[in-house]
Amino acid sequence: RLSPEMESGLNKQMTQEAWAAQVYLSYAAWAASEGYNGIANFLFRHANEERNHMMKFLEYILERGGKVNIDAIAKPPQDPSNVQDCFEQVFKQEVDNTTSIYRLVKLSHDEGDWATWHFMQWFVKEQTEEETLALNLLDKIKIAGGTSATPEALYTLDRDMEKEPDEA
Ligand code: OFO
Repeated sequence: RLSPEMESGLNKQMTQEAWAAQVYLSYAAWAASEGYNGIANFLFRHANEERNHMMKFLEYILERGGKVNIDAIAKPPQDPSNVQDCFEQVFKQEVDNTTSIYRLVKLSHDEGDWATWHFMQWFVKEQTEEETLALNLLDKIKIAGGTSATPEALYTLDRDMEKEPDEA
């Protein structure tokens, strides 16, 4: 059975994933309204991924006989000021998320809760992938000229992002 501390940690992480989905949704809506439809498409798809992560936590808590606590979701931050800022925020958010994932991994290890430890490994791998993806996109944006990218460079980038593959 889940310890009370683990149950609360997993619930918090579930809400954190729901918040991440809201952040991606708000950035996607921003990108769409700026005319970056490829970027918007990528961010909308990513919002769905975060919602799937939320569901993974929810299902796991139930599976272990824990109590799911559906809580309020905090407001997403302000709109980004440009494409580079958008992906810098995305990267930062993923790094922060990795920190909270690692905290749960450590707790499961300390408690000898190997089922949760095992469950969390999927997220450890996922976070590495997400951080790498965000870093690669930031590199592409920088190559395109960063905050002083030309409209042509941004157009090509936007079109390429439509083709970024989906993950889990
Ligand atoms: Fe962006 O990742 Fe969820 O966990």
